[in-house]
Amino acid sequence: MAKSKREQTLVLIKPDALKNSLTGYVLSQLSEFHTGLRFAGTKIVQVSRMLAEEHYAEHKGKSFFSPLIEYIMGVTHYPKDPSKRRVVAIVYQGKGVVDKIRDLAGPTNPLTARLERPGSIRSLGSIMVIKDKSGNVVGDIMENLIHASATNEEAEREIKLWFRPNDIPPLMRAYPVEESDQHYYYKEHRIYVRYTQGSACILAPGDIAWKSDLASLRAICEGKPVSCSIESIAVKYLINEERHAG
Ligand code: 3AN
Repeated sequence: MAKSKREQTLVLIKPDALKNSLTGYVLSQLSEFHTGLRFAGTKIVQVSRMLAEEHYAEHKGKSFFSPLIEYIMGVTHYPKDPSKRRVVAIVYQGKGVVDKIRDLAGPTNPLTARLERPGSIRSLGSIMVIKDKSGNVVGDIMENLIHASATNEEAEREIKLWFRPNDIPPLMRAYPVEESDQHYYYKEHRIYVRYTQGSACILAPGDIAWKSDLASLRAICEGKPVSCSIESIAVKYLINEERHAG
């Protein structure tokens, strides 16, 4: 991971917060006036399955993984209205930002938050039961209104997953960038340097990319191993795109 002088974190205002009209409340709790922290980037994202699965990759295989993916994609809260499925993604910046925002968010479990940290953002969340197709309760999911990166390393991974460099003003970027000198296309878990039927162009010559993404793309094209998935590189360039290339 690159060392950066600028400390940043990723906050997601999740579909339950949007549905319950708590966006303004969250923004106010995190405002510069109250926290001394500043926005570096923000965007409305209709979360694709690929983005959701990459974001929550560490939970793959757990019993709550599938409901968690449907929750962050907005399917749980807007089952019949895909146009309303979205999250607000924000990069916050400032000294100690990761810990400050985790503290304001409160514990992961909203019931714990209510008992131990009343007044924290997640104390306004809820626990929803998960039912199978026959209506039997098979588990529960924590609807805790916001996501906030847990560590500086996670913040870097998550910011680079949700944001392209150009979503953040140059003077506010925390991680190195580089100009792409060639085309890169994505299709069905593979990277191509030339257009192939059904592929999506993720970078063109002259585009500004995260330096670490370009290093990984070059390694992939040379058949060398990389420490991240191809999807984690491609997905940010496909956010809010109608094409998805599998
Ligand atoms: P946090 O969001 O506090 O960093 P993580 O990363 O452990 O917590 O979990 C990510 C999300 O997965 C949580 N925000 C919550 O929605 C859901 N989750 C985590 N653990 C559980 C669990 N045991 N049961 C149901 N949902 C969970």
